[in-house]
Amino acid sequence: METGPPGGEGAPIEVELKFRVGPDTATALWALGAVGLPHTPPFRDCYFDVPGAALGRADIWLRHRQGQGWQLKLPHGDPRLPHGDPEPAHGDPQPHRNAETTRTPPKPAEPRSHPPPTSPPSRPPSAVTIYREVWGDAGVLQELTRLLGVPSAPWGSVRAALAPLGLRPTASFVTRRRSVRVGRVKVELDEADFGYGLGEAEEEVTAEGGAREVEEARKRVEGVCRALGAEPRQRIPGKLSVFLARHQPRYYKLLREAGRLEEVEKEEKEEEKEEEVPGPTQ
Ligand code: V4E
Repeated sequence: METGPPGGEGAPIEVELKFRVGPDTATALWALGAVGLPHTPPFRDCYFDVPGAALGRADIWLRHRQGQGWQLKLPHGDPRLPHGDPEPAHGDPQPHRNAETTRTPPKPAEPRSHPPPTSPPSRPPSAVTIYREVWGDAGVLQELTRLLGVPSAPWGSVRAALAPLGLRPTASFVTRRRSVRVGRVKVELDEADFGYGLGEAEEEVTAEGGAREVEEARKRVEGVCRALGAEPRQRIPGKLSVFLARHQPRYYKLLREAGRLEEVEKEEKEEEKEEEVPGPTQ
């Protein structure tokens, strides 16, 4: 059975930090009072993009997750900025310029009746990422057609829209996940079937919570990572980055050039092979 997030097709905001799992991680988790969460069966993620990688270049990630259905991850506008400008999650190397890459018409500038706000207070750089998640066929289709500049969506499902929208598979892999909770922070220890593992500390907040909740979640997530011996400024490549670096080198390079994926070190690229999944750039 496919399950959605609490609130059905709502759009939770995921505040997440990736870290490397070491031999002491489990002991450190129990020392923190981690509580085991119900077992998640292994799940397959299939990612999709259009030729030219317009989605990935705009930092938008479409996937089908086994047991959960269609999901879209989009950058969450930095809540500290005026008018919710879609600026990058703190620590991202480049700003998100979705309008340029997806043919979405730019928003007209809002009139300002006040002097421009001063810069937000500075804080140490962090590799925490903040993404909005859209779940379910209806919500994902609505966002996709908006992002791709398609005037109408006559399709009843994302699956039916793949071919007409030119969406092609970019990656497919299975993850084994163990999850625990440390206070409000969920910690996931992932092992992908292509031989790459990592940890993620995350909190989901609702859009209604606003900037303060996001900021508080960020601090808790960083605190847990520090307690596990991880450095919150270090960017750890995600599973998709490593999969693409190994199996879709052209697509990976395109997204690296756009600043959308973390660099995958040579040793993590081991077993470089020719592309197995038809890449969207071919
Ligand atoms: C968001 C994103 C990508 C899509 C995969 O997202 P990720 O959170 O890595 O997947 P996963 O399996 O952990 O999903 P979850 O179960 O947590 O929803 S691929 C690249 N990004 C952006 C990105 C980035 N630029 N840097 C870092 C450190 N993470 C993600």
